[in-house]
Amino acid sequence: MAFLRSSVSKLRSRLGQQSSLRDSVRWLQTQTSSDLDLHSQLKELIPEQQERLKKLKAEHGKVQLGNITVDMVIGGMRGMTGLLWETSLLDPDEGIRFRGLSIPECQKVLPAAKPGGEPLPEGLLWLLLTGKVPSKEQVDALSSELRSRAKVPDYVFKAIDALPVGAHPMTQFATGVMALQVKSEFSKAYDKGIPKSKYWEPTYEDSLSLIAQVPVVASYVYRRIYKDGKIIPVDDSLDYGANFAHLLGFDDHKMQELMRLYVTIHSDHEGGNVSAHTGHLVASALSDPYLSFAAALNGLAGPLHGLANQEVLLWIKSVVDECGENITTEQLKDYIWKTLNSGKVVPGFGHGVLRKTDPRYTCQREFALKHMPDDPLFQLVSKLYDVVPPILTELGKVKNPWPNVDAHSGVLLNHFGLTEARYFTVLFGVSRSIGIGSQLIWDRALGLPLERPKSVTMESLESYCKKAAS
Ligand code: AMX
Repeated sequence: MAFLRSSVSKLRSRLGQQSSLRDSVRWLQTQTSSDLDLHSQLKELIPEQQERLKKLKAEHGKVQLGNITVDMVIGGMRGMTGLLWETSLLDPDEGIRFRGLSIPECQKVLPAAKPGGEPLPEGLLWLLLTGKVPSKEQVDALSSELRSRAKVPDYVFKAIDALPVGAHPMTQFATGVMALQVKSEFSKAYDKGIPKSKYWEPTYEDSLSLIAQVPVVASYVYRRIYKDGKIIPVDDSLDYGANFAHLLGFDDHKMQELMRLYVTIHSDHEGGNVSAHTGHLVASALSDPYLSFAAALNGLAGPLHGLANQEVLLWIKSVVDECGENITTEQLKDYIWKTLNSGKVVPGFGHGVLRKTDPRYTCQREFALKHMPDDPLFQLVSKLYDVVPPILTELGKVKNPWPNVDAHSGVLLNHFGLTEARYFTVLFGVSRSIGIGSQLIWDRALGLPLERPKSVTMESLESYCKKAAS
């Protein structure tokens, strides 16, 4: 249906562009439904990838990937390779690659709303799921499919309404996502009985519906807290990013572009980060995508992970409150030391894996240079780039003194009128549904097992090490 609807609307728009009827019909004939349908594309791809994994296991199953040290066990598994995550891969120096494509490459090749514009997040979803760069027609068909899945049952809003309006936006958002679970297709199919080889199909249904519905739930939370509960309906003429901006109450063209970029770059960051890993872990118990994603959101809400999105703007505003906008370098240094000496981290700097400036920071900086070069908070962010890293380096323990994605996002949103910092992590959460939802489909398609690493006690480690030494 979604294919037919989008083909008819494209045929209409081509007729409107004065192409002849014969040309338009010929064009329509070249678009087969399976070309434009993401589900059909996956159905073709999955058997190949299942064979690939089987072969990998059979031929190389015993190859060692590295040594596990006591430091790694104690140190939050840093540097330990232990997860299969197909949709993206993080290089410590280069940053993230989505199915092999860097952020600048994605900006070049993924379809945009207008030539030269920011990538449409639906295009990234297609790329993450299939490993292929979609055409504009494929992205439009997916946009239309997501809109058709965006209906949210009333009890979801009632569940959110049961919370005090002052509850943290992430608490309200995660509650709404939990309530969406009632309609899980995977959970229903599993209860009825479904062969393992078919798990991916209801997971696909749930993941796509989840991705489609989270902007509606997230914007409900925003409008409930900050706009007297005045809700805005989905606009059937808009793509995913622009619709999300619209649902929040922003129809400005630049804000639409910012939201497309924001959602795209926050979608996925390989599998080991807290939110992605949590989603994958919970789903490995065959919890459905809603349960798994709600769990992921609770990890994202921590200040060392996604909450840094809010912490940076709040911190920057506290700098301005104390020192004014024309802050000198010396004042800024003093403020950073004051933050560190109070036992806090400098939000937006450092990373568990990255060892250079995060390319997600760089592309947001480029967006700011293009659209808001004179914004005083943007200028302060630029200044922080020069002042923070030497101080963190001086601490002697920080492995990466450079800025991460969160160092930049807040001032962009703030500039275009989304000033409520406590809400920012919800935007991050909406974006993450695309990466986590995509990987969950592949988890089930590849038949990945229950995740269950071995843990040890200090006593067992001590005795193991004693034995190893003798
Ligand atoms: N400010 C102050 N201290 C910092 C720091 C920062 N920005 N980054 C790291 N450190 C400290 C750590 O707290 C740790 O101190 P400790 O040994 O006394 O506990 C020490 O430096 C070593 O840490 P690390 O190995 O360099 O980093 P990590 O892998 O343990 O932690 C991260 C990574 C992101 C949690 C950390 O850099 C941090 O707290 N940054 C600030 C918060 C932030 O921006 N988080 C967002 C990250 C991106 C994301 O997930 N969205």
